[in-house]
Amino acid sequence: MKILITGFDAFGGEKINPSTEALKNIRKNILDCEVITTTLPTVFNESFEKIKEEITKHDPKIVICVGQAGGRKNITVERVAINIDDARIADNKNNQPVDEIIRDDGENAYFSTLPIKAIIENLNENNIPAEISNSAGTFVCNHIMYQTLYLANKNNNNFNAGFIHIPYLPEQTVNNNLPSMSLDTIVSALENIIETSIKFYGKNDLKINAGKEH
Ligand code: PCA
Repeated sequence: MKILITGFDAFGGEKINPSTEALKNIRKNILDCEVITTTLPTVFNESFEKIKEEITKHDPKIVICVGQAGGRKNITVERVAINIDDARIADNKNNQPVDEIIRDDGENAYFSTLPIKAIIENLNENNIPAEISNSAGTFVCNHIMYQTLYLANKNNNNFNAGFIHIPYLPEQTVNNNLPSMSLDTIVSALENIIETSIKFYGKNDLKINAGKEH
């Protein structure tokens, strides 16, 4: 079985993107599965063109997209992607869509098909702070999660997919007082997430409460 895991290039004035830094360091064979990594451009439609090419080429059974969520302190496992682009800042090709529907023939939203509860439980058991997030925002990360789940949906869900947001690396927070997580911890988290996704492939997620009031 193949797993595709993607990161993004740096955006919004940052010199690096922690997702790409982490993917350089993750194990490429986990539980006898081949782990394929790639970096996507932080650009609305192009990011999807690239991931679609990779999915067509490798036929992965699990697709995990990873991106930076500057200011969040935990690993956040996204529950849902919504059918809207609304960019506060321009992407890396100067696109700044406002309130644009991603797919006219798509659902309003798609839920992650990764075992999000099991992922959180396994991360926390390994002393890695992690929680569910109920919004991936409305920028390129939500866009890629939506587009990837749309693609899976149109193909009879022949692969599982979802999105993980990760905090800044320490070097990105030297002057801004924002939370960060070490590269080693992020790398272990992503390896752990891949393991859980493989173990739960074809099975139901755990039913444990990870809800929030707001
Ligand atoms: N984070 C952005 C896009 C690329 C990335 O790493 C986001 O959260 O939308």
